[in-house]
Order: sequence, then C-alpha cells, then structure tokens
Amino acid sequence: MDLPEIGSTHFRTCPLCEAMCGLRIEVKGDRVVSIKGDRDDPFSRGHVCPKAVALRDIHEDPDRLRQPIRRTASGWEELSWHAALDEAARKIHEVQREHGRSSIATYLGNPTVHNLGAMLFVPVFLRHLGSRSIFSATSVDQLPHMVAAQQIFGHRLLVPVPDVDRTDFLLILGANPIVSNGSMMTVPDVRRRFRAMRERGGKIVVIDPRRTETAEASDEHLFIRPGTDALLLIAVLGELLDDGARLRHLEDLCDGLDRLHEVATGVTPESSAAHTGVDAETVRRLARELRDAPSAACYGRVGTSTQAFGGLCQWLIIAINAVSGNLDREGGIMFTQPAFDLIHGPKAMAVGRGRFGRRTSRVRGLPDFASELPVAVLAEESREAGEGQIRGLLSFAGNPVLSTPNGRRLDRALASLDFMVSIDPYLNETSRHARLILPPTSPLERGHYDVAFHTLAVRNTAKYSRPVFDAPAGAKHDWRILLELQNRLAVLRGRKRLKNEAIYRTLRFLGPEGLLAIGLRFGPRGGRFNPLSNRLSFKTLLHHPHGVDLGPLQSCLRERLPAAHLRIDLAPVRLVEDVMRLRQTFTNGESAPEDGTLSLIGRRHVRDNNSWMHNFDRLMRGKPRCTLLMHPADAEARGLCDQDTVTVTSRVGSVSVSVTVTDDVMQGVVSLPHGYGHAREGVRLSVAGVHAGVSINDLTDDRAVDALTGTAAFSGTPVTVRSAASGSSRA
Ligand SMILES: Nc1nc2c(c(=O)[nH]1)N[C@H]1C(S)=C(S)[C@@H](COP(=O)(O)OP(=O)(O)OC[C@H]3O[C@@H](n4cnc5c(=O)[nH]c(N)nc54)[C@H](O)[C@@H]3O)O[C@H]1N2
Ligand SMILES: Nc1nc2c(c(=O)[nH]1)N[C@H]1C(S)=C(S)[C@@H](COP(=O)(O)OP(=O)(O)OC[C@H]3O[C@@H](n4cnc5c(=O)[nH]c(N)nc54)[C@H](O)[C@@H]3O)O[C@H]1N2
Ligand code: SF4
Ligand SMILES: [Mo]
Repeated sequence: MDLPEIGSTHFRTCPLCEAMCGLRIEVKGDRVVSIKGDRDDPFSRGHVCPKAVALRDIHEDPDRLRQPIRRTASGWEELSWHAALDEAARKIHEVQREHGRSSIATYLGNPTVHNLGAMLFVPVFLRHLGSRSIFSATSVDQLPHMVAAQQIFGHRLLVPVPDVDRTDFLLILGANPIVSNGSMMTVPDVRRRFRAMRERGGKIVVIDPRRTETAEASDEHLFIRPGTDALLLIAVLGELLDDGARLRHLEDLCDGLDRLHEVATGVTPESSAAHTGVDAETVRRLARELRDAPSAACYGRVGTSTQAFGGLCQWLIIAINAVSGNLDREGGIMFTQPAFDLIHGPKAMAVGRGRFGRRTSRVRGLPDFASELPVAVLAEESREAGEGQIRGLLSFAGNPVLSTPNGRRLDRALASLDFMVSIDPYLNETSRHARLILPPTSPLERGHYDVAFHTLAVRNTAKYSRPVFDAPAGAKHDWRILLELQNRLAVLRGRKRLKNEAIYRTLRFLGPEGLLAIGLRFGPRGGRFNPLSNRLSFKTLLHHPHGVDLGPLQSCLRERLPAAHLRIDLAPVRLVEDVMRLRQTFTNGESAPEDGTLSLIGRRHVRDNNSWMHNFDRLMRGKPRCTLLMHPADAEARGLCDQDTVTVTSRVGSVSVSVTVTDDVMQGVVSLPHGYGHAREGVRLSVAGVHAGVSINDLTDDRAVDALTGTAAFSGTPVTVRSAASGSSRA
C-alpha cells in the first residue's frame, strides 16, 4: 500500500516498551537529528524515557546486521536473502520430514508484541509451520494474567487494567511502573499520573521486597517475602468477604462467591503475616482502604506472576477488585474497547480464547496454554531423546539464553540442535547458536500500530505511525521474512500449489497495513471518523499522526465477554484447587528458607530493556548497574562490604558479581537485574561486551515453575552468597 510522503518531522509511537509514548523525530536526509516527546500526542502528552533516543542508536548501530549471515567452519559469512531463505526453508523442511512437524520448535521473544508485522503475520506463519512445539516469553512473563483472564472471563485477552487516571486508592504488588513504564497496563507518563492522583487526595501503596522507585513515589511501602503474595491476597480477600461482597452492577453476572468464601477460610491476617512479613493489622487496614475508598484498584505484575503461585496471585487480585466493588467501574479495574479488536474484530484476525491444559509437555508433563508450552521445558525437550524430541529451533525476536530460567542449560541444548535459525538483528547470546541469522529492518523503517497495547491501555486511543525511513533496497521486514519462509515451505511440501501461491500474493500485497486497514474497518469502531461516535478507519489514522483519543475507559464488561462465555466465574475450579498446593507449601514449612540461604529477586532499570539494548553508549554510561543488592545485616553476617566481589550460587550455577549494600532490599533478599551476561564467546556486541555483567538466569532454576500455569518462578530463587576472595564455601 502506498503511503503519502511527509516532511522531515515525523510523529510516531515508540515501540520499545508498553507505554506507547508519542515521539517527534527530526530527520535530515537519511540521518536522525533528534528524538523528543510529542506534546501533541493525546495519550503520552510529551513524555519519553531515555530509551526513546536510542531508537537512533539501534538504527545506526554498526553491530546491527543488515544482511543474512551463515555460520561456517571458518566463521560467519554474509549471503544473499535468496540463498538464506532457501536454505532456512530447506533445513526446516528436512528436519520436519524426518522427525515430524513438531520437531521444529519456535520461540517468540518480547519484541514480537511490539511489532505490527509480526503480530499479524506470526499466527499465519505458525499455522503453516504446523508444529506444536511453540514457546514464547509469555511463560517467563504474563502467562498467569492470561490464565486468570481466561478462567474468569472466558478470554485470555480480557485482562483488566487499573483506571489510574480516576482511582482513589491504588494497591501495587510486584510492579515497578516508574521504571518499567507500566506493564499489562499501558500508562505513558506514569509519574505524572501518579502525582495527579495523589494531588486529588488519592493514595498509593506498594508491596515489594525492594523499596523501589515506585515505592519512593508512593504514600506507603511494605516489604513482603518473595513468593508469599498469594497468602496475603487471600487474607485481604477474607477480610473483604467477612464484610459482605459488593459486586454492584455485576451481581447477576458473577458465579462462585460461595467457593470464594471457602478459599478464604482458615487463612487469617495473623496466619498470613507469619509467612509474608506484612503484619495482621496492616492486612486489615488494606482491606478497609480498598473497601472504603470511593474507588480503588489492586494491581500486580511481574513480581506476582513469575513466582510459584503466579496463577493464584493474578486470580486473587481480580477477585479482590470484584468483591470490593471495583471491577468494571470507574476508578477500579476496567477493560479497553480497542479499535483493532482481537476479541470482537473480524474472525480471521481474532485471537483464540486460550484453552488451558489440553496437553502436557512430553518430559515433565507441564500444561500448555493457548497451544503454547512453558519455555522452562525447552531445554529438556531438546535434550531428552525419544519420540517427539525437539531437533530444531526458529527463534524469533528472542534471547532465551539470557531470559529464561537456567539459561546455561538452554545454551548447551541450543548448541546440540540439528538446525537453528534466528530472525534477529543481532549476533547475540542466543543467535550465536543459529546456522543462519535473518535480520529484519530497523524499527524506524517500518510502520507501527500497537495491536497489543491499545488493548491494555489506561485510556482508549488509536494511532498509526508511518515508517520514518524507506527500507534499504533488498532489506526485509519481519513479516516479509516469515511470509517468504512460509511460501518456500509450501513449495517444498509440494501441495495445493495454486492455493498457496494465491495466499502468498494476497498477503504480500496487503502487508501489515492492509491487514490493519481491514481489521479497523470491520472492527467495532469501523467506519468514517466521527468524534461523537468514535468511529474510525485506517485513513482516519493517517490523518491523525499524533493519534486519536477515544476517551477514558468505560464500563463495558458485559459487551466484552466472548459470545461463548457470558458469565464471570470468580472462583474457577482449577484455581480453587491450586489453593491446596499453597496451603501445603506453607503448612509443611516447604517455603522456609534453609539456614544461610538468601532469596533472589530481579529488577529493572529505566535505561535497560530486557537483554538487548546494552549496545549503546548513551544508555550504558554511569555506574555499573549489574550489581547484587544486599541488606546491611546480611552483608555483615557474611563479612561483606559495599563493592566486594561475591560468588552467588544456586542449585543450577554460580556467578561472580559486585555487591551493593543497601537497606532498600528486605533482609534475607538479594536482587540482580536480568538481561545481562553478554560475555559469551562469539557474541558480536561491542558496547554490551564492555558492560557484560552476569546473567541472573544462570542462577534461576528451570525446575522452579508455578505448577499450575508452568510460568517460570524466578522470584525467591534460593542462593548462597560468599566473598569471592575468601574462597570459603560457607554461606
Ligand atoms: N530472571 C528474570 N528473567 C526474566 C525476566 C525477569 O524479570 N527476571 N523478565 C522476563 C520478561 S518479562 C521478558 S518479556 C523476557 C524477555 O525475553 P526475550 O524476549 O527472550 O528477550 P529480549 O531481551 O526481549 O530479546 C529480544 C531479542 O529480539 C531481538 N529484536 C529486537 N527487536 C527486534 C525486531 O524488531 N525483530 C526481531 N526479529 N528481533 C528483534 C533482539 O536482538 C533480541 O535478541 O525476559 C524474561 N526473563
Ligand atoms: N526500563 C525498562 N522497562 C521495561 C523493561 C525493561 O527491561 N526495562 N521490560 C519490559 C517488560 S518485558 C516487562 S514484562 C515490564 C515489567 O514491568 P514491572 O513488573 O513493572 O517491572 P519489574 O521491575 O520487573 O517489577 C517487578 C517488581 O516485583 C518485585 N518482586 C519480585 N519478587 C516479588 C514477590 O515475590 N512479590 C512481590 N510483591 N514483589 C516482587 C521486584 O522487586 C520488582 O520491583 O517492564 C517493561 N518495561
Ligand atoms: S517509556 Fe517506553 S515507550 Fe516511552 S519512550 Fe521509553 S521505551 Fe519508549
Ligand atoms: Mo516482559
């Protein structure tokens, strides 16, 4: 589709994290002159974080691959797109022919959801590939949110977001939005929104084993022992139920209230306090505050999903919002009504509701969700011989060696595959194992619409961004790489030639923009733009480069429920059953840390973006960030001083790192950021190599998962820490 030309000032959405900040990019010729916040973006109102400027660095990075490369005995060599795509398709075809379709696994990394072309073309590609070995960053991230949404509301994308612009009380567990800029809650300029909330008399409470930047920007911070949130949440729920549930307008829609009462029996504020460290009186007060505030929202994120009871946490959070009268209500937790609608939009583009546990993984028996298996089993599925063994991998926009538990084990597993191809702009810790790396265009060379994050935003908006630069001749967008592979596979399989050719040509002609236009046209807001009816089309978006504001969130749960599931189950059986596991863990004392062990948690920094943006001097300047935070009492007990080098050891490995002594972490807890550990042989990242750091996932354990959902249980990995100088093995 041809897009009209515009001048040297470009407006677009930053695709690097979930916040969807509007950017104003000045360009001269083929160079970026400046990247600033777009004050006219109705949603982000000029806000940006330091990573936005790094879009220029990504674009200009000499280490970013511009041409496919192939690993040979004498090193990497460039090859033509034609040859690379032919070879990749041929190898995939050979492995699948010999060992079955599912012998080729796919891993989809985080940038997939920030990429319009990938969002629209990955599902088509996966259907063609026909493998059931599908993995993604979901199972080291938001899987519990999706399981809870599917179990309660009947669709995995019906994830409610806190209405932060109107709430009076916000209870945050295991999230650090001031740094992460919000997650499963798209909230650009969160600092200003929080400030506004407090100025209108609202209150924010943060529950986190670390006194985070968000805690600093809040009214109150409470330490909690990692992995114990579900107990605290049940205690709060019990207090609310004792007082009488207030379901308000959802009364006739909700089932399961009796079972919720049963869940809460036996867990008191006192009994939870012994494990969580949050005292009973505080639990009672939190329940009162949630109930008595004119409106309130409880929100939990990575810290409450990547833990042993992640599924329970996300369910209980929704239940607490519901019984305190804050579900689907202004100032509570609400649902978006996106213009490109993955639930009620055109059928061909709709996302499945997400079935849970239809099959289990071969080796360990963990459940699938929405046709995906938990990535914690990827290494064993590749290493353990037998029928159904994984022999090859297509890694798309992912770096699982640094981002999934027991990364070293996966590192070894990838090295032993028959074939691997990475669709990735970098030769990094994961792609170094590939036989071929197929690099896509840079983010500034493609159009953008946030299919995923308009669905999770604290306000209804819609925005399309044109590419800032034309893609260089021959360069391929992600979607095009997938489409080319898919077409070649179809040819190699030799069936339905005419039909395949027609599909290929149609999709190539439409591209992501064509599909977006169809999705908008036939979506719930499709039609000519009219500010009163909020109807819009792709053309509307082309004429509104700053984005279209569709207003604050509205009470809409009844219309958002999928047609096949018109009720809300506040106490889904599978989740209720999992409470037994929680009780057993805590009554048997299985949760008590062994003497001398510390509980490891992760953290993020505003200038990091998971594992892949350490190659830019602009973001790496200043003090080293990959250090181990430790409480002064724990340091003293081990004879450690600030900046000492320590060895941190877990069941699966050890790393050496400098310690930062601070009472910002709870006693008994240590914290390392994730995404570091670039000092691996063969990685081509010149700046990141200088700031290599160590990988927290060389310590986290692939055996530690939320048994219900299969999500990696990163939080609370037991570790011992000793001075690297002493050589002593004692904790
Ligand atoms: N211990 C611990 N581990 C964690 C976490 C944690 O908090 N603690 N967080 C987890 C979370 S929330 C996530 S989302 C995962 C992330 O885990 P992953 O998604 O596996 O890793 P990323 O670091 O996002 O790596 C992205 C990869 O995509 C490439 N890339 C970037 N842009 C593009 C693009 O446009 N197209 C293509 N094809 N490739 C691109 C990059 O070069 C890089 O190789 O990590 C998880 N791991
Ligand atoms: N700057 C920056 N922004 C990012 C990213 C990034 O890497 N850098 N990554 C993006 C991605 S992929 C995601 S998913 C989001 C994540 O967004 P957030 O979830 O907001 O980010 P985190 O900083 O991981 O926050 C998790 C918090 O949980 C706490 N925690 C750990 N264990 C527990 C526990 O057991 N209980 C409780 N209550 N708290 C616990 C940690 O101390 C931490 O403060 O951020 C996104 N934004
Ligand atoms: S907060 Fe996220 S979306 Fe906004 S500028 Fe930073 S990286 Fe981009
Ligand atoms: Mo994530």
